[in-house]
Amino acid sequence: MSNHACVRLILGDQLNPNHSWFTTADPSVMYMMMEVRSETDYVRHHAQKVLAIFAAMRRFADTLRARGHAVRYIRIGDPDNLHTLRDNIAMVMQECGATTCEHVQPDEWRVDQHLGPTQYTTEHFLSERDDVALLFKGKKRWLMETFYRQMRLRYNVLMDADQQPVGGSWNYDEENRRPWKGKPPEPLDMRPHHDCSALWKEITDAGVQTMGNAHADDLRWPLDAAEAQAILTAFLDNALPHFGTYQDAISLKARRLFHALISFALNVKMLHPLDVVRQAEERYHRGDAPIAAVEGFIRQILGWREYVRGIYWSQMPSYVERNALNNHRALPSWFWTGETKMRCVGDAVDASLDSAYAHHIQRLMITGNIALLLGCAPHEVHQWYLGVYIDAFEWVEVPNTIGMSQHADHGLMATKPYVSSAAYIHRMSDACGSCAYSHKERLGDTACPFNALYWNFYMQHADALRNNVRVAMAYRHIDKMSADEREAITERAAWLIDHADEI
Ligand code: FAD
Ligand code: DLZ
Repeated sequence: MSNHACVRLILGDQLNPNHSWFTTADPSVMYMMMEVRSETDYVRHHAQKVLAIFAAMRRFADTLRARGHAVRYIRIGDPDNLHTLRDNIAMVMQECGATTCEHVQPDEWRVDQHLGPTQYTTEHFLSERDDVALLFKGKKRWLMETFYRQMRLRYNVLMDADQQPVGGSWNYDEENRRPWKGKPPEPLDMRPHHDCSALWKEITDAGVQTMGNAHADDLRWPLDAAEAQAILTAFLDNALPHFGTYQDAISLKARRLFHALISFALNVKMLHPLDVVRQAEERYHRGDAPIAAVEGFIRQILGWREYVRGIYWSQMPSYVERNALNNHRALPSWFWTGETKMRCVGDAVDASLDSAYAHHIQRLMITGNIALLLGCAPHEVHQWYLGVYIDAFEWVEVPNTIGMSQHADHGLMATKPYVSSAAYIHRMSDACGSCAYSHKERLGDTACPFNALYWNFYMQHADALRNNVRVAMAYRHIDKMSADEREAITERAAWLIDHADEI
């Protein structure tokens, strides 16, 4: 192998073709990419996640070579693959006589520790790792909205000439809570099709254990920046105008609804967040989409995405172990099969296993909700989410799961737990109509489990939650119940929790 003074590592979620590293081809640099068991095995990933990351990494290596860069690519089945980042780096440095190895900041604490400090960033995020911590220093609650407004001003997004929010309001969340009744139709799924059967054989031959359906002959995830942009353009053209209105809706007939399906492309850096934000903003200025839709979408990227990253870096490594509500139950077996009689839960799990995707409300108000109501251990819930979703990388998954969904961080992120009874699910989804359980009943074998579990949750966690004004209504309701009613709820909930695999 030819001599290169410097080896530069590119990780599977660092596929940004516009990074300054790649501006000019430097013959003294050897780029290296590797498919390794240390990354495939830190959690059991969805088959499509491993496939999509490897296929996209391989395409990225080809792109770099075509642009004149030298690339050493280690495949999962290569006999000389040592299967850890450090060991493979040492091997490649020796091969090409390199004296230095450079890397850009990884997104995960685990890899950051493994690789050590660096002067290079991914040039991807819109805030620094510690911006959120600095903004909220000394505060008990770290409100996303406060951070988001600062980001709007900093990047001058949806602001008028007087530095006021366009449309007169910072936030249109109130307008974003409609159920979907079948119209407007769900836009066509414009994602690409890839036959990755040969790669799938390499992955399984290497013994990588995965979960979910591979659909290797028809992988629907983008493998490069151009494919990612095509998905984004299709979203902006067809779905963005309805994004806000139906953001919280759930339907068995339309699993994607008006969501963008861009989280994988963003997280592996095929898309730049500011580029996405500007393209959405332009649709508002062109009059193609209403302010509530555009602001709602931009808030997810400029607000939530950056904010959760700041939470992650301020709270790691202990964040991943938080368990403020002291929950220790195992996840029910149907998280791996979808075989539960609860129609809404079964469908959200089926969608996740089949497509490595579920939209935000399925994750938060269906699977996350039931896991919390059943008292599942947050760490187990975290591992399921980190494995199952195509977009799951610890920096974004952990705050969403441990903080937002499981309320395991003492309410640092969420001012109240995201739990609901069947009433909310019935209002926002069409699942209850074809469910074995009745959304109206609280007690008895045919009563929707969410009902007894919901009231039981508030009774069980009264010490921690009773003084929270945002859930005062739940306690007013409980206080009006008779002692017999409360006891019956506790009994039914205990049965459901003990028989969780069967419900
Ligand atoms: P859209 O609904 O169309 O939103 C557009 C973009 O906004 C997304 O692509 C994403 O980049 C960003 N976004 C939206 N909500 C959030 C959020 N809460 N946090 C960060 N970014 C957000 N998102 C991940 O990218 N990776 C994860 O591992 C992940 N785990 C989650 C776990 C739980 C328990 C919950 C409740 C949410 C999680 N999310 C995660 C956030 C969100 O559900 C996904 O970003 C979204 O469903 C991705 O689909 P989309 O591209 O169609 O998003
Ligand atoms: C998720 C993932 C998987 C499954 N495999 C690899 C891999 O073999 N090689 C690699 O470079 N990256 C992989 N990734 C993405 C990494 O886990 C990700 O880069 C780190 O989590 C840092 O955020």
